[in-house]
Amino acid sequence: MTIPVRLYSYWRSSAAYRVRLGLAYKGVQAHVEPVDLPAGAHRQPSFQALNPDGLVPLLEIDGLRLSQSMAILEYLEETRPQPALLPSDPVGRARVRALAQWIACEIHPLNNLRTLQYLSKPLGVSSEQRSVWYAHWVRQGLERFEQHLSEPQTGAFCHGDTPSMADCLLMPQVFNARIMKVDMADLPQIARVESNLLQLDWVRQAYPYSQIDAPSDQGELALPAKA
Ligand SMILES: N[C@@H](CCC(=O)N[C@@H](CS)C(=O)NCC(=O)O)C(=O)O
Repeated sequence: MTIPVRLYSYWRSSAAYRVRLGLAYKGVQAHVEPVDLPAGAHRQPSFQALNPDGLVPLLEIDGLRLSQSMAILEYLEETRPQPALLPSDPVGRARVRALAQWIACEIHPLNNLRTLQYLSKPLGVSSEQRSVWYAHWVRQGLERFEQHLSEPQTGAFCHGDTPSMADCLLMPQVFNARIMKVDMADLPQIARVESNLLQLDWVRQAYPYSQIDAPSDQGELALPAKA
């Protein structure tokens, strides 16, 4: 009997979006179980019993429960190697992992929900100052990422002309920045790679507004039509 794959996700969670991309790229069908983060569903005993960390994503696969998006992507890569999320050469793998970790370690922790909530309460930071905090760290991180994308190893995607783990990290961070109205007009490499990725069906399948728990009012972030 095949054990169903289940992903605990929230439509605009960056970390869950990374895993949706990895699953979709590798053609792994997963049942998506929405966890309403703003309503605090991740802090309820029913979810904490599954993941005591109280975070999404959580992936049930192969009879296991896996947390931490980077670890999940690495697990998918090891157990389902094709199509590959990492290049075949060690130098390429190091570059892709460095790009991915730049977002996962240097940007995302500064902009995730609990960090922003802590600024508001108990620290009493106003919503305007909170937006300044967000834009500062996300802009600084993405500017550096843009410089990395100027390297010759970059192609249609973050590393060459084949999508990789780095693209699975970039797409969610850019969506998150757009939702928070961060100006990215001067980051053309990021815009180019994003636009190339948005042509791909598996990326479109994982897009936040393609999710069952996404609001119907999509505004300017609605999934753009294919070119
Ligand atoms: N490093 C973790 C980050 C997980 C994480 O922070 N998830 C966010 C959504 S993007 C979350 O569940 N936040 C709930 C909270 O901050 O209270 C990963 O990569 O999976």
